[in-house]
Amino acid sequence: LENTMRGRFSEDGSTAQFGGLNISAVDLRQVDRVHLLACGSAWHACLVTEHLIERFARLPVEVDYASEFRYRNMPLGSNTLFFTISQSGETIDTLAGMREAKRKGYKVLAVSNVVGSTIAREADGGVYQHVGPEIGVASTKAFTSQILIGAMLSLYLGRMRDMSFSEGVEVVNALKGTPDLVRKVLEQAPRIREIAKRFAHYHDFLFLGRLSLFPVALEGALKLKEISYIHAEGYPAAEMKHGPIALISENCPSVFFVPSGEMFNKVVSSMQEIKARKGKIIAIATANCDLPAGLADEVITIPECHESVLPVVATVPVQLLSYYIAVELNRDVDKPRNLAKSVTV
Ligand code: F1P
Repeated sequence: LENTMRGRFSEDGSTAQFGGLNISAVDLRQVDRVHLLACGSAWHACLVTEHLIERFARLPVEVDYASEFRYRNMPLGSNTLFFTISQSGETIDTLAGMREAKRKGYKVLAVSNVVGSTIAREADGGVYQHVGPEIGVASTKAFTSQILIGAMLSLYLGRMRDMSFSEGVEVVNALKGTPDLVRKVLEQAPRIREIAKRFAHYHDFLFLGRLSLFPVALEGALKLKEISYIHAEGYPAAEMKHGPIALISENCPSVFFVPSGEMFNKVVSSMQEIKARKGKIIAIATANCDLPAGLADEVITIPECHESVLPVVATVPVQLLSYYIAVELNRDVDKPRNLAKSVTV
């Protein structure tokens, strides 16, 4: 982590290629605001990162669609840290947003999966994802690795501020444990496939989550749209009351992310609102949740885990669900219609 984030400031120089953050610890300590720019799935990764940075580093974060940032007239402080996230490193809107921030005199850091991509070359520093090429068009492993980098970044910034050593150790251990957690979720693939078969005929879905799981809900809805062409929307679970609830009927299932802890009862109460309107529910719930019997029509259990890795662990089941629904509908999951691997025009 230290090497990845410190880049050429690391003693062994192991991340020389992209340069790491390429900003001295002194300058990083001056940062009082973080601005994240991206498009599509990478924008959702920014929203997860926003939660993690606010939680662990206690820094205010703004997340912009890169395509909007260029045309906004927002006042920016001189100690703002800019970050772009782009799997391909070629997305034209992200590149243009990054160039605009640089034109305004800011250093811009990047996260990219493609070594030597335009964004990687033009950024002032950054981190390669190194997860291998995304074979299909829709971002999957690229997305989960982006949010892991977001967790590492928030840990790094947090430790520069008031995050305690022991809390830092907890996050590091959680990050190290991620492969085992994801493996446990993958073991459930056959069951998720069965659920997908039962739900593939619906034309509308809602994905509902809270806090860092809200962007995961957005990503779940996007994956379903991208590869199965089913209409899906993501909302913060409680926002559902403010309009989307009009969509609920036996014909519009909801996928709920159910974490344990302080949000549990609130999410359960949103689920009850759906149930009262005859909406079907697929719950993606952590193992320690005591869901009222019969509230969810299907439950996909994910392992209990630290909040820093929960968004990764919760993403995998919705990626699988979208994948199996798309397969059930005979869609070309690797080359969905109308989508390009990187949007360069
Ligand atoms: C951004 C993105 C992808 C999406 C599609 C179009 O790509 O919106 O999230 O799945 O492929 O481009 P990138 O900037 O992360 O390469």
